Amino acid sequence: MRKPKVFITRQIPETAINVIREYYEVEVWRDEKEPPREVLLEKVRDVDALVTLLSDKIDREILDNAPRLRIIAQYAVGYDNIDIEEATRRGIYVTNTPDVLTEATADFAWALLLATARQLVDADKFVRSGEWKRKGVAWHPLMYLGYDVYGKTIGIIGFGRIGQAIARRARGFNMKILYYSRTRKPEKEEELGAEFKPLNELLRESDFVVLAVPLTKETYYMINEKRLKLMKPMAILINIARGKVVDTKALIKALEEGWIAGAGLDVFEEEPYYNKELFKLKNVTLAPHIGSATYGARYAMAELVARNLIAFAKGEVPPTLVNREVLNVRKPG
Ligand code: 8YV
Repeated sequence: MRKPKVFITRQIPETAINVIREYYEVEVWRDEKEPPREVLLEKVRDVDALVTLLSDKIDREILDNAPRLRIIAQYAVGYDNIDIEEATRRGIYVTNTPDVLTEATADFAWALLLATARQLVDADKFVRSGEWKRKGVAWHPLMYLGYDVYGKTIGIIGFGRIGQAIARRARGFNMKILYYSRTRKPEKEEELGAEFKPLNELLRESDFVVLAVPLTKETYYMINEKRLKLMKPMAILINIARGKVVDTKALIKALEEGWIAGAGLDVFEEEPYYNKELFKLKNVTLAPHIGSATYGARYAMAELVARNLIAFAKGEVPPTLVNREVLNVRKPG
């Protein structure tokens, strides 16, 4: 019997590719750059399965070109790059990689928070560039003053797995924990000592605001000019969610004009991102979307992609199926 065919749009850990090979005929796009749109349109023509990343836009046109496609295994927890409704309508399974990247991403939110509060990246440049030596001042009481973190108030927007993991760490910093999410989570309030606040109140009261929401119609530009103006002038905004949750133009204005004290950003409206206005600001820490980039998380994500594909090939329901309604349209396998 012919093995189903899978196109993997990027080099994921080889160990997972080898396991997938036992069940699928595999083609991997090994270029460092993502496959151009024309290539993706061509490659999907005869595949049964796809492994995708956030930068692969899987829209109606791609699906129209993929008459045999049965499963899309996304190498990420978020899947805002995929037209889920359209996939479901066509009986295409979509899976993601939740849980395995939660702790790594929460760690990174904290890395950004602490680095921004204490100007760590700038301080590193100061030492490394020889500027410290040139200045000739060994130590000055007012040099590189940052913001206190311990005992302050953190407001977490989005209280799913990653938001909760960020809160768990905040307990070690003896922080007051506020959260906002679409639905209140009373059991988590008790467990994590977190207090639900309406969004605008959370923004008014927090010293650190961390964004951990998925990108949806509701969260698009959730942090806009009006909301940035509600924040404390000493507050720091951390975004490890999606760039489009924040109106970047408004954020730049907020940072330039001192409505808020700083920002730590791992995600941008367009990626890769370049913006001179933002880059010249001193009070921001920037990273190229590496929240889940640890050896542990990225290997576990690949393993989960493989488990989803293999379960599907065996006629089983994939363990982390996103669009469960698809089960009413088509059986797996
Ligand atoms: C990606 C992410 O996993 O999982 C997500 O939703 O935003 C990232 O951690 C990573 O960029 C690989 O696609």
